[in-house]
Amino acid sequence: TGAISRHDYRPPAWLVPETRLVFDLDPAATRVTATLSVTRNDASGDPLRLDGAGQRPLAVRVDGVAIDDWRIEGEQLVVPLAGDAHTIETEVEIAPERNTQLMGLYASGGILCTQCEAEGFRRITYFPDRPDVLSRYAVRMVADAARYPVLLANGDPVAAGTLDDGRHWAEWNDPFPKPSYLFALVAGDLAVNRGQFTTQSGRGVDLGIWVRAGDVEKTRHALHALELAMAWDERVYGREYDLDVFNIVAVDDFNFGAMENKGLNIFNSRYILADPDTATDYDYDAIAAVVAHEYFHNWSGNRITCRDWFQLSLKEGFTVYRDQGFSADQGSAAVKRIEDVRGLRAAQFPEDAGPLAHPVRPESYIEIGNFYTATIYNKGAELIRMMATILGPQAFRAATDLYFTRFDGTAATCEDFVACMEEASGRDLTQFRLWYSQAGTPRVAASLSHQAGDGRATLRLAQHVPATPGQPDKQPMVLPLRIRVFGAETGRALGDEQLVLLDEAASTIVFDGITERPVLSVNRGFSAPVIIESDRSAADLAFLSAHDDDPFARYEAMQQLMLDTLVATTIEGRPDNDAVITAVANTLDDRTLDPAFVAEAVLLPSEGFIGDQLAMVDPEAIFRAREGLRRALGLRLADRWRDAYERAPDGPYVYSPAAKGHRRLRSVALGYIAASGADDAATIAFRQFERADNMTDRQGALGTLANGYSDEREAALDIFYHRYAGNSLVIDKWFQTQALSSRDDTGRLVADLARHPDFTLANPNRARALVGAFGANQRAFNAADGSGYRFLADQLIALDKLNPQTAAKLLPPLARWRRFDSDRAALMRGALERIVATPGLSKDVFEQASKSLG
Ligand code: DPP
Ligand code: ZN
Repeated sequence: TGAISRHDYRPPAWLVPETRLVFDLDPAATRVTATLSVTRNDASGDPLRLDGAGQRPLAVRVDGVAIDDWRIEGEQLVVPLAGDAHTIETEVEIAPERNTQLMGLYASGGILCTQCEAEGFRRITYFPDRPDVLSRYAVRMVADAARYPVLLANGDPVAAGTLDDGRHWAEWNDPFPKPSYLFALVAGDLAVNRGQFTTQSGRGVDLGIWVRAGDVEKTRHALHALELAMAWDERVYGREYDLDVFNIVAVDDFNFGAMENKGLNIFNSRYILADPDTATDYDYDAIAAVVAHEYFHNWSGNRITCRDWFQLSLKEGFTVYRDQGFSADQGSAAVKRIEDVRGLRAAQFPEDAGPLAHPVRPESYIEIGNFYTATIYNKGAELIRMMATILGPQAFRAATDLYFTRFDGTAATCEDFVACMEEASGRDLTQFRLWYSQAGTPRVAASLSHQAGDGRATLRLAQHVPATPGQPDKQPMVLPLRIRVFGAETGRALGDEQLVLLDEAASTIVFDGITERPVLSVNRGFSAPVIIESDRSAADLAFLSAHDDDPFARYEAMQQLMLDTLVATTIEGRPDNDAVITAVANTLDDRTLDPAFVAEAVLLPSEGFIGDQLAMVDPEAIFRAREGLRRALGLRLADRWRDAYERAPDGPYVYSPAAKGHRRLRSVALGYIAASGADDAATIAFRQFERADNMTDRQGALGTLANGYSDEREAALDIFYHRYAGNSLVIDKWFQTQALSSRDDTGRLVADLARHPDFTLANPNRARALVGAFGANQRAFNAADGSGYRFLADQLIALDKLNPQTAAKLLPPLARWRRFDSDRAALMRGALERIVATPGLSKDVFEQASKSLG
């Protein structure tokens, strides 16, 4: 299968202390000359092996002399070398304009740019393309001055000049040794929004965000977020920026969200460009989070990188944890935690429960591009969060300081990180390490009983980690559970919150002084990424949703109440919605609550999350149950929704936590008004659509209309499309909104949209907006006739020929076949088998599809 195993890691036989690259840039034929100083790193006597893909060497020189005893083995250039230190020069020619994979050097909208993580650098030149080979880079770029007036690379600019043939050149040096995956260059006709940042030690840094000339105004939010992130990392982690310049470039065609190349971040334009007319509050939040994330990588990723790709979560989990902390500090920490947990449950829990499950530190892979997953990123962040919880803030900061000091300038491992956590705190994390090696989401059964006569309560906890591929038997893990008990009569807390470290299969905890019937609040703040199975009644959950003092736990109680209700309705078909309706009414009536929190709390769990609770997913029954509850809530609380809708203050758009909260609640209320079937719902939504001075309200209204069958729906979609024609980020929203629609005919409409002139698989954002969103639409995608599966397989096979990495990311909805009835399962397997049988399939898609078939 060509799988690579973690245990096969060997240090590199050769190191490359210095790298000099000369680029003669041209979209059709770019000449790359690489000069590497190489030194032997072991006694093996091995020849030098350089990775290279998609090109052939035009020349190889050793110590200045052309040689011909090199050979190509697979995707490696093998050069026999007699001594321990040499200079190797290679020349290759590549064609950026024909690079549709968007890995290596490619063209996006007339801009030449790079993406090297994980293994794109080998598509630019021959190099030991592995993260533990750190090199100092000097880069010279030569290009047509009119077409590519701006030339950028990592590090600091050192020299530039013009040639007399209409071309010009620039040289950049990066003083920090870095792995090849952090290499970047950009050549293009770009305009810049400049900023200045003075670090805590007084160093001035020139900031620049480079975009197309018309887009400079849309970079203000990103630049502001960058300045906030730089200050935050100094304050919270003591991390200071280390170069004189920090540049960001936005391009439209990008596989990832963004890339943390040293000193030259390259971004998917959707995570840079924003103004109120085109970007939603969600977009604004995501831009700040991604700008911060990539900036934070400068320490957690660049100064300290990964020894090998099995350690990917070392930089990604930690950096997600850091960006989550940053975002929490910009507004409501409670709402941020709710959003992050919702994201974890939507993406990571299903991954952990299916055939693509893997540990946070995987044991093997066929294609590393498939491991940029919610498990590596989001579960990885939860691991760091648990260690921070166990250590407490001071010891955790001491531990990160130790980590940054000890491993600065090196390629480290997850083990190195955990060892620093232990050393700085004096705690033994031996058993905690299981979180890195055992896949699967632990389930915790929690049951509280009251011994009224003794004034006691007894909490029984038991954990179980389900089997996952390759891991049939699991050991008990360390689960930090924040727990508190409340009195059902008085609504008061009975004692303080406790941090329970459940590290055995089962455990009992006794609470004294319990004078009234106790209600259990457990896993507060989502202190461990686990599934709690408790026997709490609907009444107790409703009680907690009104009285818990931990906002996350309050939200969670309501979610559990809703989920229990929806699961029961799905299975039994007889809804008992009263407890949910009362709890939602109480939440809406509590004027002490932050509207942003209320909006989250009253939202029903997604169809996908309901499905995840069931042994067999019945997408139609889930949809009916959920729509039934939405309608019941809409009807029974009609006055409250109208009131919530109208209460939101009007006025011009401001991006602030308070204003965001009002808009959010307003759009949730609109959704319930529509769900009630009110005659004027489409009129209200259309009025909001027309009057909105911002994309949040406009898209909120459009989403509500898109779910229905009104004339206003067609009008709004049409107006929206024409208003934003040519703005690809907004046209993505137009596609996505329709792909997520709950209409009965969404499958057919999506198939039509795939033939729309504006649809293209060549742009990853567009592919994800239609095909990716459709895969997340549980009912539409899982149409009983298999049309959704066929559609996805067709698109995926077509996309694989252009861009395997992005194609492979669209596959997971088909991996859920074991959870469906035998008819659907057979259709899904059929789609997977057709994919696997496709001639010329990439290893990216092969790995995902073959593992999904199981
Ligand atoms: N650019 C991706 C990220 O920052 C991969 N490093 O997560
Ligand atoms: Zn990252």
